[in-house]
Amino acid sequence: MNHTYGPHPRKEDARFIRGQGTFVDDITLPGMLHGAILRSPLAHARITSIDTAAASAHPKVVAVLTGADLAEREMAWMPTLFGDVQAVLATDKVLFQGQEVAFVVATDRYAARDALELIMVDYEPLPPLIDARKALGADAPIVRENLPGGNRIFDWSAGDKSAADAAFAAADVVVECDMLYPRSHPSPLETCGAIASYDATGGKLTVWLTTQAPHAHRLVFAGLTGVPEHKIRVVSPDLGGGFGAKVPVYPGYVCAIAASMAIGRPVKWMEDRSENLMSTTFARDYHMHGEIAATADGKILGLRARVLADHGAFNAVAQPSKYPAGFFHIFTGSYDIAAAYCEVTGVHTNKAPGGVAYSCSFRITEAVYLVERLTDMLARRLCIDPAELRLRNLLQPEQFPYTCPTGWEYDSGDYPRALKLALSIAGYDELRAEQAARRERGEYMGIGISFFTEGVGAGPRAHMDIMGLGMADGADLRVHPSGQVVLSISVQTQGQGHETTFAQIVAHELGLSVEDVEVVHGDTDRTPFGLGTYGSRSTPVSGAAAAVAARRVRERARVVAAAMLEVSSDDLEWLDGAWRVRGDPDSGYGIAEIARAAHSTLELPPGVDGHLDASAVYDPPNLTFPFGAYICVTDVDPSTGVVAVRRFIAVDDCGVRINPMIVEGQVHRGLADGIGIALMQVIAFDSVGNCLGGSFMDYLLPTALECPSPELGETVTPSPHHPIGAKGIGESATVGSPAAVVNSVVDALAPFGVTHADMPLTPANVWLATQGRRVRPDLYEN
Ligand code: MCN
Ligand code: CUN
Repeated sequence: MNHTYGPHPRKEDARFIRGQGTFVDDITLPGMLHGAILRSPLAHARITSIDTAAASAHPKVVAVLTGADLAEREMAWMPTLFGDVQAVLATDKVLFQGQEVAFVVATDRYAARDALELIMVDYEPLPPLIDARKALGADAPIVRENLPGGNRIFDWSAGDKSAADAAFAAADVVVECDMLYPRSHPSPLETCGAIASYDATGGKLTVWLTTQAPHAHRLVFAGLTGVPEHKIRVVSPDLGGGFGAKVPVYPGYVCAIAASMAIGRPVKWMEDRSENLMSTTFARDYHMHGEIAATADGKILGLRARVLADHGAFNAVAQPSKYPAGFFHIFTGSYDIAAAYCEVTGVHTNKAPGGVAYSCSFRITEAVYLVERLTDMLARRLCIDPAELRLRNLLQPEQFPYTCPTGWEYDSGDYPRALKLALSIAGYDELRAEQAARRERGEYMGIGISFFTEGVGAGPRAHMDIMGLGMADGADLRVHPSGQVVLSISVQTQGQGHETTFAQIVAHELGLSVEDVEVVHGDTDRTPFGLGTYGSRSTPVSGAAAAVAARRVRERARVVAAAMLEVSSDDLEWLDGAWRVRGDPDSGYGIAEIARAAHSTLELPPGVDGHLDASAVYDPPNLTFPFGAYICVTDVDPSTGVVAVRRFIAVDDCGVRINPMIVEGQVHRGLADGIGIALMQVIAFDSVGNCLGGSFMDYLLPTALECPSPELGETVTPSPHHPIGAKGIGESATVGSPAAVVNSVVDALAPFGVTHADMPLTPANVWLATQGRRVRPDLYEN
């Protein structure tokens, strides 16, 4: 019986490795039609006319929808999870290249695509706004003419400005830098899509959907369509990755729903790779100015940041609504910095909707990058080793729980232990000696460190909401008479292995085998309400709900066991997966026997009903704060600019590990993300707004060739407030690793006087850096 946490093989892999997963595009319904979207070729233009006659006349076309058609149904605009409204199909203007303009429904997918070319749209081009830094200029084109703030979405600040200013005034040294965290794309292998099926007779709408947040999307669909929430079923079958890309509601989903409701037949819409890369939600796009202040012996005194956030044409992605810059303000990171202040301004540009997504922990990615780059620069300025500078400034274990300057309480941590472990795995001193020896020979090797703290598990309802909804998650646990159990959860795996780890949580609490716990998710008709999987919140929130529900089952079982044993329940103790009479460990019953008895005719005490089922809704008291220490070793060829990542050492602490094998898998993929972001990925635009990242020829994904097999270490500092002491892990490595890679490359290039270069560090950008030139990797002037 396996009822402890441990490296249990993933239950879901049996179907995946046999090719038996069911993804949205695998589903075919009787009479199903296929939709395709006509997209704008221009970044900014007024639509003067749309002629759909020829497309409608195509023999295989069943319907053509335009913004005007949707407007008649009051579905031309949809709410986003961020509190914005986004055009489903453009009515007056197009605001980015690839924006949705018309929807063709045909009897097959190819005919739908062909018919797109028969639609005639007249565009009157407008000057596009591509460079976020020009968004607030007096002569900037206005992206959203109906918004009162023009291109300005928000101005937001956190921290104590005067305290930060005083710290800077008192400092011996100040280091500052402009840095760009470029626009990147989560690129799940499965693109986004939906099948909508409206049954007019029953008034029921079923939507198979590529969504990380089925219940949240159902609520949006209810508001849009007028179909009551309880008559909508959102089914999210297997997902081929999400990485944040499947959090937003996309116009294609709404088009499929509108078409199915108009035609009365199921309609499938599945985007292709280019559509996915050009128009689904982006991440990052943060233009940051950071400053760090310190004493001459390297004690960091203060941190300031001024950020311009490019959100594209619409604010599509959820971030807790009180925090328009996500959790960027946890930007003092892992260091004992007394004074900090940041200002973030969000702007619209003529780019696809941006915001938060891509393993980001709600903008903590950008924050970690900023402080870790500045820390390295400070070390260089002070001629202190970057590991030593970090050890001097890391928060100490006795400082926890620690309230950071912007008010968040970090729950637990032992940071020096994690960094020292990483340094020892790396053999840091020998690496530095090797580096020096190589430099003598004209070889450029870099050693880059980063340390990160995340805040994940959104979120406590006292602090945050999405669409006005608190962020509690539910778990329902049904215990069959055989003692086998079914756990229904509100979160939605995209590959993280919830069917295994959530079964492990319940099995651990109830003394069952992992095989005896079935996990149900991804179907709003069968699962309790909750806001979905992102921000590594599944374990911190829904995992806690599962543990609490299981403990309730255990307490119910105690009463039944007492009746079975004819003792008082006070005389029982839970030991080795069974309720036993205290002092008599051979007596007692496990959950299976107790469940059988609960369902039997056994006489139960008054007030105890005859089953063990329980449920829980978990409102987390705080975020959980996982952390880690990363070291990246690179070899850089300054003559070609080619960077090879030789080694990657990652020590992660996510509290108690439910399934260490899955945790390591999460770290592996996050490190690959980080290497991709740091070295090869940017969604760039030319000056008229053509997206230059529309295929995997341009937007590069790292492969095993670029990613060394990482060397992992772990420390375990349980979260004190989480029922099983676990913290999230799903985004840690993506958050922590880019800074280590960049620090490593800049370290390698120190002899060239390079102090900073913006990501991605492609060969061209690295070579330019060695020539003392800085480029804007996100913008190509035509
Ligand atoms: N886990 C564990 N012990 C812990 C923490 C987590 O065993 N102490 C396990 C969990 O039970 C779960 C997995 O690790 O099976 C990830 O858990 P968690 O950190 O709670 O993250 P979520 O399940 O909420 O996943 C979301 C996170 C995010 S936000 C992105 S983005 C991302 C990521 O996960 N997208 C992914 N990892 C991904 N992995 C895959 N394969 N595909 C994606 O799209
Ligand atoms: Cu920020 S990407 Mo994940 O939270 O779905």
